[in-house]
Amino acid sequence: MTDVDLDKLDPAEKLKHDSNYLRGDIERDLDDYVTGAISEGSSKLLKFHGSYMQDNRDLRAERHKQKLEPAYQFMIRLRMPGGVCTPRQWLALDDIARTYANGTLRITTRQTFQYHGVIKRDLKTTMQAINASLLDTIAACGDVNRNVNCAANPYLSSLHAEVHEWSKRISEHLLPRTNAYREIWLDGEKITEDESEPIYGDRYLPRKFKIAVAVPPTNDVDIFANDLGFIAIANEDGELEGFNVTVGGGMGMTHGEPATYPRLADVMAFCRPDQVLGVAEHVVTTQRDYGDRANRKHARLKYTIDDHGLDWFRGEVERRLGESLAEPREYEFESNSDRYGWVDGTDGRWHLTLFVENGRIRDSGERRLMSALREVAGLHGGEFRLTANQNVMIANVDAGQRERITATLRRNGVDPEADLTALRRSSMACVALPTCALAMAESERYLPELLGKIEAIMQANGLRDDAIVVRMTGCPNGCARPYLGEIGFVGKAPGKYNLYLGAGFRGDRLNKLYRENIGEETILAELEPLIAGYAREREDGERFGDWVIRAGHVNATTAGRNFHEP
Ligand code: SRM
Ligand code: SF4
Repeated sequence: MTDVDLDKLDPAEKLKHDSNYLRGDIERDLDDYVTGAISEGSSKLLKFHGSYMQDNRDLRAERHKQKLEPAYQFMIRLRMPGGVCTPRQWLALDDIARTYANGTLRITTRQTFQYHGVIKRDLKTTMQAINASLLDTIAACGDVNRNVNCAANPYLSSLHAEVHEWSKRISEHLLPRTNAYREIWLDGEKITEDESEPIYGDRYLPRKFKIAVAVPPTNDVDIFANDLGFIAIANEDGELEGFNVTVGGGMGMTHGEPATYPRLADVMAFCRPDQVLGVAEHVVTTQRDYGDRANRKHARLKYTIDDHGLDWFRGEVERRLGESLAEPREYEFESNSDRYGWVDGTDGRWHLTLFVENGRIRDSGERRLMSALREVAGLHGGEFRLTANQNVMIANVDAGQRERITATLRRNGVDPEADLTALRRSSMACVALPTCALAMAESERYLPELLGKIEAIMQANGLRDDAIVVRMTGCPNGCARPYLGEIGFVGKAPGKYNLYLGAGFRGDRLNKLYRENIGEETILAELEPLIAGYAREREDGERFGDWVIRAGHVNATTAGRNFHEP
């Protein structure tokens, strides 16, 4: 048990410590039908079980007027390392969405599904249904390691399969060991003694923790936005030799608080496959022991590394590991976007990546995406892979099945070769309103409309087929990694956004604040001459994010560096 004065730390520390390994009062609160809510303490602990209490913000004012409590509902996030699920699981998840949630499946920027709109009465049944499909929600949120991301794009199929196994192993290795999840949701036998958390301890981590595994040349997981990253290094025959280890990435910041900032991860070392679990564990335990537990805004690994220095951090990880790590190897990324359409892997199997606008899978008018994927799941023998760009890949398809899958999609109004602009295909928005309690502006519901207007500018300048990475979030927390957008919009107030420009197309350079607190009219007026200038002046193959720096629109001395550097 802990020997520090918990009262001097953030209140979350005492809550975790006193929770009896994440049990708290959750069971009691679930049984209380007087309210659709749970207590504040339970709602914090619930996150570790993969769920958030929310309320429908569209209904807030009206319900307040009618003296009703807010329309409480729950978001549930799954743990799906590398975003992979079987067609059978897909069918089960689709059923759950229609029965207990708002009828949609939401692909997140970390390759998993979220349900929105589950009411308290259905929460436990929904959790049980998810677990019955052999998936779970353990540690999908909370101060623990979250869903482990893994490259989805199959440039090298066999390497992908191997690397995906690693993402699963890392995820399992870092799972909390408490029995609380099984007791509360699955009616598991109550365990009262001898429980411990060998990796996390009884207060878990100071803050959330995120891991990704990338396979060059694709950086579709945005490796540098993660606390810990593994970049696969293969030999000439495509065999896995090990991983470059990256540490200290993160996006979140708070408007007007310069002590908070997005930060790109540093490439720290190289490790062999047999060192992966040890490295992961000791990066986590070093953060457990040295992360800031007094100030949650300064508690992510990126700040621990900036406070102590990268050399110190590497030394500490090596000391715990009991051996030194090798120096990083050469690698090269080409882009952080997805490749769309049918692609054949190295083993004769086919993969179809479909664009899912902002990750929301639903039926909408003629485009019945949810029904289409449900039908595909009924006939598909491979697997589904979600991408960290909020898209879905129908993966490992027999050559003979391709046409049938394409026809099924088309019949449901989903054209795999849909004529979408490259701009739209490179865009992503976080959930924001109406469910996110922290949203200051619209994001998922607004970006499609704004993009239409930017597309018109692109078209007028002959750039219809040019990709520019666009990211939007409803607040500065950075859930759609907006600071890695060549164009980034970050919500400030209803209808108002900060505009960021100049990130690298490979997800390896942060953008810079360009204009503050602007509405749609000003956004378009600012972008129009920039896009025209880019069309006119760009060099062969030059990306928009690179051009805005070369053309002097973004400060060349600071662009491309971490925000915290002078
Ligand atoms: Fe996030 C909080 C949604 C990826 C940084 N994020 C939230 C909450 C739970 C709001 C809250 O705390 O009440 C949002 C729920 C909205 C809703 O209604 O569903 C939320 N985050 C999301 C998702 C669903 C966005 C999406 O559109 O896909 C993503 C779920 C990922 C997953 O499956 O695990 C999501 N969040 C991210 C990412 C991107 C990433 O991890 O690659 C980031 C930036 C990277 C990072 O962590 O630094 C991110 N979310 C945050 C933060 C700021 C953390 C920080 O260090 O400051 C918060 C707020 C917080 O933790 O206090 C937050
Ligand atoms: Fe909510 Fe902000 Fe994350 Fe968007 S970026 S989902 S508004 S916390």
